[in-house]
Amino acid sequence: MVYTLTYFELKGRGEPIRLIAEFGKIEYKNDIVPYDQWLEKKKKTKFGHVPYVTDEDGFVINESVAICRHFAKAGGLYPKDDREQTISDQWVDALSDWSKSFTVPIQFKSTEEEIPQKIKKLTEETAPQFFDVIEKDLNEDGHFFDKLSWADLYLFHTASPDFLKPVVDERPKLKKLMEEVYNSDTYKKYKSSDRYINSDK
Ligand SMILES: N[C@@H](CCC(=O)N[C@@H](CS)C(=O)NCC(=O)O)C(=O)O
Repeated sequence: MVYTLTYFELKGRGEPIRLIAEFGKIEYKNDIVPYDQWLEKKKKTKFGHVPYVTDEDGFVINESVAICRHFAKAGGLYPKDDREQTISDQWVDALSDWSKSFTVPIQFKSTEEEIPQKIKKLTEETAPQFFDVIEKDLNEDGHFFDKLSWADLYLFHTASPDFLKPVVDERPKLKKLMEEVYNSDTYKKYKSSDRYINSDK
């Protein structure tokens, strides 16, 4: 089964989906929506948003977290234990909400002059508190559970922007996860494939 992932030419909400697909060995291809065609295409989407994925039978899944969870289940990255499943859902929702607090206001709705000040506030005030809560819950090997899960990959994506590097470097368990994923053959292969979107957003 090959899925088609419809999204903009961005990492954004598409990237956790791609990462979970890569690590879960789910086959997919990107369907990039050109910005000048978006308003026309938007009318034909269920909720007026991307990303969505379509499988070969025409089955469509909207909502990025639902897509991530679907791929995680299919790719063996969703925990087996009931409580762990719920905790993983909790982390992915929290990470997704936290991302919203900076992606749109900083990356898309700030002037060039405002960005450094907003990033400074984020990395010095908001991010340390949030990533301390995460660091406390990670295992010594940098995972939320006993093996790599979709929640770890979602965390990897959330902590990836360059400006968060100082925050990551001060948290050894998180740093371990980042290094594990960056240095894995799966990630290296993905990065050199045509599925990888080379964008800083
Ligand atoms: N809750 C949705 C949010 C989707 C969303 O906000 N998508 C944005 C791109 S990241 C979008 O479609 N923007 C264009 C628009 O709303 O017209 C999800 O997680 O998939």
